[in-house]
Amino acid sequence: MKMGTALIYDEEMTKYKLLWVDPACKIEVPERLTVSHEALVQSGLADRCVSIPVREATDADILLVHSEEYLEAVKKTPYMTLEDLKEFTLQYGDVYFHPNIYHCAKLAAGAALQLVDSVMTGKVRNGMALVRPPGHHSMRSAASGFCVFNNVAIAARYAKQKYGVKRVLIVDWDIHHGQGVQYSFEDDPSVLYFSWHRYEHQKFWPQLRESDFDSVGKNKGVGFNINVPWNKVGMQNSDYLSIFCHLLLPVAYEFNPDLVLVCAGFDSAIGDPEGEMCATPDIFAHLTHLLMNLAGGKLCAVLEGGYNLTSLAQSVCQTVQTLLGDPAPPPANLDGPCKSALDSLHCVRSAHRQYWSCLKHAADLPTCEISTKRIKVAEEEEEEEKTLDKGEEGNSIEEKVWPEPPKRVTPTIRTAVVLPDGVTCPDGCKRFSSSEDLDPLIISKLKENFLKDADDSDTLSSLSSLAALVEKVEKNEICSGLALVRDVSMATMCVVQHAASAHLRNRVLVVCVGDGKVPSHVTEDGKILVVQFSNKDSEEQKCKYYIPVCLKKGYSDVSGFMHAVLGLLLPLAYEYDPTLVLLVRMSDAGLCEIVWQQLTGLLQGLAQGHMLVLMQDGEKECVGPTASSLLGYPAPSLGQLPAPLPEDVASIESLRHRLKADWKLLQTTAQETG
Ligand code: Q9C
Ligand code: ZN
Repeated sequence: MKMGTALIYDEEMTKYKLLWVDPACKIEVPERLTVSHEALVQSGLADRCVSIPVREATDADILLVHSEEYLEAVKKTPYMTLEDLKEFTLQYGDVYFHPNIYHCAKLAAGAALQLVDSVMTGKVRNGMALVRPPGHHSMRSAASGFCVFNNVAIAARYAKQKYGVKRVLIVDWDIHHGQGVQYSFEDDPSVLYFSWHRYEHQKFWPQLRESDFDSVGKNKGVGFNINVPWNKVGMQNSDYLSIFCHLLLPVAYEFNPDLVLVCAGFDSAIGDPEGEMCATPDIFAHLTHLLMNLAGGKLCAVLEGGYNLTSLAQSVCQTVQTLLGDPAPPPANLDGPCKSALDSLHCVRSAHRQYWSCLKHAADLPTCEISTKRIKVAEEEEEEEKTLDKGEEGNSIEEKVWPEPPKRVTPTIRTAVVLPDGVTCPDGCKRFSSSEDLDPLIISKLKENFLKDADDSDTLSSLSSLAALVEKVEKNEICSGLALVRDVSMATMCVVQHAASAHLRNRVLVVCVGDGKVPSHVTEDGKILVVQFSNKDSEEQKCKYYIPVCLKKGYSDVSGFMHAVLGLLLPLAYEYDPTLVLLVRMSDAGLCEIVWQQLTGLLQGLAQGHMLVLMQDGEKECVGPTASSLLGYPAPSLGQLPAPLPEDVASIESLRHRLKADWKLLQTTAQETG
């Protein structure tokens, strides 16, 4: 399979700037591009990418989205005098023209198209285009918000036309609403547009009524436009991740895109003067990672906004490094979403519950209340603000400081495997069977604890190898591991006991698929969190750290399983913040391979990718696919998911409700309803 990440950049796009005084536009500077590119070069990331040249978008390309009149008007700008340019600019909002901007706008759109070409032809798996001017505000016949041509909208139409792509997901994580993208695809069910944006009850630019959560698309496209309005500034990592786990990802998996385009604006990061949000640059590693198993990994990120040069450069690096497949650093302070974010989440989920079966169970907001909610909440929050505003002076956003994301140290060995002699080592993995450097004390302890009756030397050597592997992963000498073992339950006990022993300061997330015996006798100290998927009703969960998830139909209901993975397991896992993930496939699991790969892929966003997978020695056919996921290859698509089994959804939801007091990332509403 083709790996590789494209990077598309051309210095030419730095060659235009604001030529007069306009406070609204002064933040959009050429340095945005130079610092981003420079950071990629300095960090060595640029060298690891496949460099693809830009091209000019043709008239035909541009006309996929824009009107002929508008294109003809923009074509004249290179010949205008300064006075004419100023005058021309005046008919639009918050944008400026320059004699060279038409040329750059053609390159920006062309860069997005080159990226689509590279990904769709399989030259690379994914990629990023660093462009100016940005695109998502520009409309059929109007420039807006620093944007001239709608780069991503053009790319979506182009992909459909040239490659017959059936469904395109556009994720707009820029802090402004890409109204131009919304208008382009409002009645088109083949393009799902998702945007979160600073809104403040319509007080924030572009101040549009149609940026609110109740603009869900029109005609055939109803349900295919998803707006998440942020009604407060200061949103943090938890708020962003909550939206992904409880809204975007379930819908995206149900939609089953053939291609993912990202309006990758970084004004949603901390320090940005426009966004005034508080999410740290490393969150973009996770947002990227979580999208990388959709559409068979075909992801194209195209730069939009981002005006704090430090935060912008760091965020671009986080995104590109994740596209390259390096494990993400754990995100800082995931202490749960704020009330305002939960209010937004609740509104969007309820506005969309009639269109997406993954949201059918979502807490309802009666239709009659949807319109009043907009106003009611606004009034409540204004009250709050009045009391809050005092004493907040001098806390200007530009003075915000945050630690630079740590350099990611990637181990020389990505994936090690412990396999019985007859099983061949998958390509790209390293066979591991060393117990030499393992403390003899540990070996005798293993013997004592796990081999009381039989003196089985195969089992002992396999358990010793596992214990040694745990140590290497802990030391970050190996990123992940896979083992086929005789007795999965016993191996799980063994690894858990070893990994959680005092000399390794681990927090171990154990994810078990299947009914076998698991370490449910977990300690209350939080060193182990066990989540077990099975189809057997187990006794009531007794402890915050043992979570049995019962799926009536077992795993034949892929939708039900994914529902539990995205809405329950992922938020739990992120909040728990493990240092090691132990993924266990019990012998009776029978989970379809592709779902298993999706699970493996998604969980690698945790614990810096430190993950050990245990499987029964009979399941040899599962080794290849699992190894491929551990190596960072995208999982195949699950296909369009049908509605999950209502009973399963009901039991997952009731579990989520019971747990949300202990685990804040499981909340989906601000009030304790349902
Ligand atoms: N205080 C993009 O991020 N308003 N465009 C500026 C200045 C316009 C942002 C007001 C912001 C446009 C692509
Ligand atoms: Zn923006």
